[in-house]
Amino acid sequence: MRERVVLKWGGGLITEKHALKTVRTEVLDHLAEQIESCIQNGVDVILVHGAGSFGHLRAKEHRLHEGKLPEADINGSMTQEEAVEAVRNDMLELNAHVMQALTRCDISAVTLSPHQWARNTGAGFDGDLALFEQAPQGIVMVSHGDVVDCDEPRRFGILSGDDLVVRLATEIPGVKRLVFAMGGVDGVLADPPQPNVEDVLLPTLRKTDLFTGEHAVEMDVTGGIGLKVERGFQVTARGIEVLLVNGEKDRRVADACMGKEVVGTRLLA
Ligand code: IP8
Repeated sequence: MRERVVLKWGGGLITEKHALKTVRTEVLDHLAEQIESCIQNGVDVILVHGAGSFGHLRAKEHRLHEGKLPEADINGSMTQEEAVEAVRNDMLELNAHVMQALTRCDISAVTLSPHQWARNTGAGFDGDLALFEQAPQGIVMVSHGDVVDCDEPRRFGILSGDDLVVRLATEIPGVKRLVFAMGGVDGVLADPPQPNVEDVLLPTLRKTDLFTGEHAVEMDVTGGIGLKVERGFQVTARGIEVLLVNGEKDRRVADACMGKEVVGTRLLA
């Protein structure tokens, strides 16, 4: 009996976050190889990737996360509508890098870009997930954070990959776990009792525990680790395992997807 997992590759893991539209090809290849191991070991993967420097920088510049704002057009280098198109194209470009990495590992994958099938933002966004559910065994269905159309008066907004994974993990039958692969951190870190205290990784996290929620608000239009934890608890509440691991080290992502013991943080319902 095959298992099914939902896997999120963070944008800060697969791109250089501070350098506009710079992909980390070696990281992508390492992550793609681990999906290949999962498939070979009977675990089917639904993959969602974040935006990193292909989405957040330009979306922030044109305030796309705030919806239509006539004042945002006045001094901008382009209108918000032009920026919506530009960010969508940049996300398609990042997705093409992801698909190439999967293809290099002989993985068959199909992308469903949210601006073509989803509407509105947050974990309660609208959109039919049937195509994800109908994927044949061993085929990786892929989606990503995107700029989507929204109801008036917003007109458009940012749908984070962290929102997509909530619906994918809880509404697609048979999903056993949700894994967040992150860059530069081993999981969720304890809120230090004093500043300058060394980072302490929390192997497990309950809703009431305090943790360090570092978030580059000056760069990101979505929510950093705080959003992942919040969305993760929505998923554990439905009886699905949730793990946050470092996507740069060893084969932690594959191990987490296959339900093996792994360094990282497990959310407790
Ligand atoms: O990186 C954000 O997706 P995320 C999408 O998964 C855009 O939060 C276009 C900034």
